Amino acid sequence: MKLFNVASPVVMVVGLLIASAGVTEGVLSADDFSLSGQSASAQPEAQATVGTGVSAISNDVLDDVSIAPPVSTGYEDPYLDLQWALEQLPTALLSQPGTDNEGVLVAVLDTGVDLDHEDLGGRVVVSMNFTSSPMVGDISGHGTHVAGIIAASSNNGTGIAGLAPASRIMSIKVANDGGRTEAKAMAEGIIWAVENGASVINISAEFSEPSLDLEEAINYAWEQGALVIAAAGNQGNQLPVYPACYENCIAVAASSPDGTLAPLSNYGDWVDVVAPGFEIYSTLPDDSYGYKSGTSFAAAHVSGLAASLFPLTTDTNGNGRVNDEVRAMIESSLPRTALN
Ligand SMILES: [Ca+2]
Ligand SMILES: [Ca+2]
Ligand SMILES: [Ca+2]
Repeated sequence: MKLFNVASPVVMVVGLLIASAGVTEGVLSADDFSLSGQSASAQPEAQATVGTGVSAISNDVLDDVSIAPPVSTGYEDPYLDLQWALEQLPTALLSQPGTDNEGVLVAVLDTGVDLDHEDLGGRVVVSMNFTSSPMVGDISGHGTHVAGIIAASSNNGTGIAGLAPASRIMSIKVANDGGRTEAKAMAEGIIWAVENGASVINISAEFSEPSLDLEEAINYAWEQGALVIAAAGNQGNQLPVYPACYENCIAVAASSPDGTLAPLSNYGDWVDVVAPGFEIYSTLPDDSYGYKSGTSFAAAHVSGLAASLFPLTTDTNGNGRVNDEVRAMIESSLPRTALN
């Protein structure tokens, strides 16, 4: 049952969570957040990072946008040339005539998304806050960057081109403004997204410890026909992270422009696909743009592909949902390991 009409933008704040010792904490899989991935009980000072985290991240954003972009010509997206990832993804899958991704709901479980960005063109149809941050919007820029990769307007003479530019974004804030998140909030966000019609759920965050709440939420999403896509983590090693390594979640490692594994990316048998995730150019708050690196953005590329594929896909095995066919198409179209 739909709890709201996604056609009309609404902003709600629900489920304020107070951090407590012993909860499973995670971090976003971008190189401008700390990557310890430890539990709150092992690292209690993590609870106090919000105040200092904002200024540090703001500095990163300023650095990110200092690179001069090319000049716009006509209606093409002026920064398209900076989007090297588009040349390496199987975008031919997306260009079948007579179909579009209008109406596909993509949940971005992240730091929030800038609702008013010039190149997100009203694609953000709902904003939820499952954190203790007083701000439902995106302070850090991480979630806005992810959302642009998936759904930025294309051929509008502005900014970049998203992979599924007619899809709609559900901004579900599960990470605070310093990039810290909790498994319980993440699980609640997943369930909320599924119950409100999300087809694709992007999780650009990693936990070093398992969480039954998270695993059950992902299993529920899968059974309801949604596809959960998660970052494989940024430690540069083979250790699995959660929720990416769960069976019903696509784990995405990050590649560099030359097709090799990005140095920061985790890897291993538990990784399902590799996608571009190094020096990725996308949207940032306040109508700005910039580069970010991490498996966060590799996951976002796969979510964009998935959003485009959902309306093109039929239920060939007759089980009443297409997430299994979309997953199979993604896993057969993207490499499972990076080049050496
Ligand atoms: Ca654009
Ligand atoms: Ca998996
Ligand atoms: Ca099916």
